[in-house]
Amino acid sequence: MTYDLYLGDRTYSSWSMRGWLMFRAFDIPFRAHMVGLYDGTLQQDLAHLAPARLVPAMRTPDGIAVQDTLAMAETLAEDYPALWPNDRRHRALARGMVAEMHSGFGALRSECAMNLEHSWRGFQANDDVKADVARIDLLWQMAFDMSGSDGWLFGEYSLADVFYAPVAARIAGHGLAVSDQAQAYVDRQLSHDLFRQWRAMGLTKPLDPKPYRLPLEEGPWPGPAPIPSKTAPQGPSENATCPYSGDPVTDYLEIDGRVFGFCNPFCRDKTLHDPAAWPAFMAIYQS
Ligand SMILES: N[C@@H](CCC(=O)N[C@@H](CS)C(=O)NCC(=O)O)C(=O)O
Repeated sequence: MTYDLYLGDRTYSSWSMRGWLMFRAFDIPFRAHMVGLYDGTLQQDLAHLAPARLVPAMRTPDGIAVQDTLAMAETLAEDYPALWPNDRRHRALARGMVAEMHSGFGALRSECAMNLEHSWRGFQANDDVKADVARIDLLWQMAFDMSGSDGWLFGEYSLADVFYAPVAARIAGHGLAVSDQAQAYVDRQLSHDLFRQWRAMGLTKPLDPKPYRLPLEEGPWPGPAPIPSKTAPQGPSENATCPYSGDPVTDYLEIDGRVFGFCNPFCRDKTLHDPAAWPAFMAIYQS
């Protein structure tokens, strides 16, 4: 029952992020395939997956190609109903919010591209962006009021949270003003292990040139600051096997004079960019 999931760049592709989150958050088995979103090979990489022509896209274990994030979500929910809230009223609102995200908020999406590397200082939102953000704030407030949650929108993490994760990144990265309740939700999204893991993997492959530049100064990333770490040229490391694969270690990083090993440069680098995002690594670090 393993799906194939096709993703673009992690730092800038907000739809890819949603695709990955919906698999990881619900422990749905998948093989990830990165396709060339920014290097011109997208159509060629997806040619075998018609009718898909954008990322994310997936192939089900029984061979069906599914394009479009919302169609993927609904297809997965047929086998994994926990993707949607259990309560019928909550589910109806969640579906509406996801649909509205999927088809709307054009000003926010065009003016405030998702960028998980850094924030922008001094961004001035126009009236259309402010109206989109006010609507998002209202929808979040309605979800919290209905569910009584002060965490995820409908209590348990659901597709509504998946679809609004990149929205939280756009709001935080551009310093857009929201209510206190919405700001707490934005912070919660940016602190979520899976959000941090996706971002840390993205930071291992910086794009050059970077897309969606603004004529503004870069500021720090508004999410949790990573534990400072750096690559180490060699072992020995405290751990003999990689925390993720269990394979022998070949690549190393250092935190506070302590050396840890990984089975390849990607496993090391995704850890380096945010060690605390990775429970399997933290189990070794804290032992
Ligand atoms: N409606 C689609 C939108 C997907 C989308 O626009 N993906 C972008 C990356 S975030 C893409 O593939 N862009 C490539 C292109 O436009 O050629 C969905 O929900 O999946």
